[in-house]
Amino acid sequence: MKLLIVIVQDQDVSDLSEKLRENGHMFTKLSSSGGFLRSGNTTLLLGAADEAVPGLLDLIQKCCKSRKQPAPAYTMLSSDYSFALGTPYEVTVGGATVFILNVDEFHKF
Ligand code: 2BA
Repeated sequence: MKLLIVIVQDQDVSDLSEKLRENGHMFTKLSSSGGFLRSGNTTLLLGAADEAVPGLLDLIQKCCKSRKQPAPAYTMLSSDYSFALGTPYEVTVGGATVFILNVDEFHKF
């Protein structure tokens, strides 16, 4: 069994949740925020059989789109706290960030 930790942009969550439910997957939704942009995103915890993982990755890839977002000014701070020279820039966020962990044990009481 695997545990998938899936970080998705809020705009993609309802589509992905719907598709996961349609396909019979159980998951837990957590509100989270990105350490870099400090804006909200959603983290899904998804326990699944090993053989379900390829299908899940496919589904996640289809539902989660990449988007360009302006990087706020504080991300341009350099380590000595002076503003780095340069014009505002954009970063590409997503599709989704997925971690896959082996599950040693799984219990439901
Ligand atoms: P954030 O940390 O808010 O990052 C948003 C986007 O900013 C990232 O998109 C990436 O394109 C850019 N970015 C992040 N750190 C950067 C840096 N030090 N310098 C320049 N650009 C940077 P994604 O890579 O698609 O990540 C989307 C969200 O997924 C992240 O939001 C974070 O919440 C999560 N994430 C991504 N990689 C992670 C990791 N290795 N560990 C934990 N969470 C991660």
